[in-house]
Amino acid sequence: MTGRDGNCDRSGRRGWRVAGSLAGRRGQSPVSMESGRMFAETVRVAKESHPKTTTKTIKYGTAGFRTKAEELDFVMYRMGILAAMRSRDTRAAIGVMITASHNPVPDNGVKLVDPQGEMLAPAWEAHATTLVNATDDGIAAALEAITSAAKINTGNAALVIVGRDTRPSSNSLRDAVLAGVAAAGGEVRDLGVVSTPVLHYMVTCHNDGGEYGEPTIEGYYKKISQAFVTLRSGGASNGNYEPVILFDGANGVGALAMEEFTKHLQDSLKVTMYNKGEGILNHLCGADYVKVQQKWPEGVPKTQNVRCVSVDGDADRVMYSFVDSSGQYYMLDGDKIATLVAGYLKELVAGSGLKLNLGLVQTAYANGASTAYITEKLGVPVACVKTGVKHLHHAAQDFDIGVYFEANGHGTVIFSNSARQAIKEAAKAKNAQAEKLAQVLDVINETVGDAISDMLLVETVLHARGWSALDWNAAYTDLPNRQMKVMVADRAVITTTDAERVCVTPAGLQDSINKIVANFPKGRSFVRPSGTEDVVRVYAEASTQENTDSLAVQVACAVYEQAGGVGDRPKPPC
Ligand code: NG1
Ligand code: ZN
Repeated sequence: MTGRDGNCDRSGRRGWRVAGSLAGRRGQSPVSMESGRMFAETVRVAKESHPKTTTKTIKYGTAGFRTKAEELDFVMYRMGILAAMRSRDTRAAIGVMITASHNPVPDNGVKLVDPQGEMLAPAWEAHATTLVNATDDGIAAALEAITSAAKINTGNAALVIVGRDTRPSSNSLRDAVLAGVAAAGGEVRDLGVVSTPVLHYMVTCHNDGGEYGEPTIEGYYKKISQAFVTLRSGGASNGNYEPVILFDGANGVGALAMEEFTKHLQDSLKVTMYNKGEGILNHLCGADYVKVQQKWPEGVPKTQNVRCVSVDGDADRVMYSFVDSSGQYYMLDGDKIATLVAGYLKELVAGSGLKLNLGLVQTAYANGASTAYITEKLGVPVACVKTGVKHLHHAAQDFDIGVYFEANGHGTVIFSNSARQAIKEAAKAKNAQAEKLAQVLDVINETVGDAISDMLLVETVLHARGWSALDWNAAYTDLPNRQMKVMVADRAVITTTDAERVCVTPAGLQDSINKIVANFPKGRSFVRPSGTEDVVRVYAEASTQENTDSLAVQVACAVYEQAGGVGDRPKPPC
């Protein structure tokens, strides 16, 4: 294990190691003559080919840097440099993913992936912000400061693994990342167009010498699909479960990934693909559209009682929906997935006799009905953390088996070292439930939320239970909920506490929210600044959809009035 800031091996809980896969040494004088030349080269290339084009301060947010693609060339270049530096720091390969996930096509973004496939360490998020906000000439000084702060030996080798989504802008932005890595003297492995989960998997497997899985893209597809196929070798149909899905690829890389998966799934799952790229990315389709608009994705035929699976633009989020025989529409989100999976894993663990504690991590966006169901009916402990998968992942590490999902369908399950070992040993000793658990473990992509791996996990549980989507949905009924966005002059005026459920500033706003909420039975509402868009997000839930919509608009208007709203006043959702 390598990261001196404690990030790479904070708990040592995963069964794979990052064994200093790249050559390098520690404890050398950090800023040498040689590094001075390298820093000067980064400045030269910046000025010549990737000059800074804005004076706006930008921040490494919930999902890295994300904005209009035309503003990102210099950001990408600098993130290439930073990734090389982080690689030297950890003596391991670092990932760079070029994507704006569920955002519209004109946007793009970049996020860095740490050695074990986890999100970039917080100290390095700050370095990223420093480097991006420096002037072109200031790059050298920023790099010197980072080198000193992190005590990096700049003589260490650097390797950066790069992936990108299908956006038209991703190609040239990839070139900018590559230029940054090269200027910083690092090497690149360019994976081309891949999903975010594939990139995370590749970084992890490269660094652990193949312990988590074969470090190839083919290895990723094989590992997950083989486990899935094995789990249903007794027959793909079971009770009310039929192995048939409609797949909404959001016109993005998820469609390409699903096509690859289908080559490995044999007859275990019949997948019909839609929104494969014939339409506009994330437009009226995909996981975010389904979740936020609570609508059936366009381009997919409304086939009654067949599950529709929607993924987002980089295939790390998944949403289910279906229409029943009467045409009634249902949406099954990350909360429904989390409860389904946690309930099943809890049963397998109990059946195996293994003493492993299992917990679930949610955010404030989790539907109140799901939290009540998990704690009261399933008897599984629940933690609530701030939005952003890194917070969920971190909290999930407190359990032997940590299930974490955002309501928007972003999440996975992680196992502690000892849990994984105990499961594998019990499986070897032919403990039937542990054998099943061991197979389920291989369907899961522990390195990050993974839309298709999560989908195969859901399909595995539904198959095991013999459930249709209607049976799954019957576990609990969601409280009606609504999300809205409010434009304000500066969203940083909103600060929050208590896992973002309480607004601290501007003073008085939380009191206004409390007063509004008090008028609605089962009402709950909170506001927070988005980390990926220049908006304030409003969440509301209440006993009826009408009340929920009214609650959301009233809270949105309070934000507009008290937090410097700009443009039109918030209107009721249509
Ligand atoms: P922001 O824009 O900070 O709300 C959104 C999602 C997060 C997370 C990130 C990264 C919601 C309400 N927010 O963050 O959960 O997924 O994007 O993609 O869904
Ligand atoms: Zn995404």
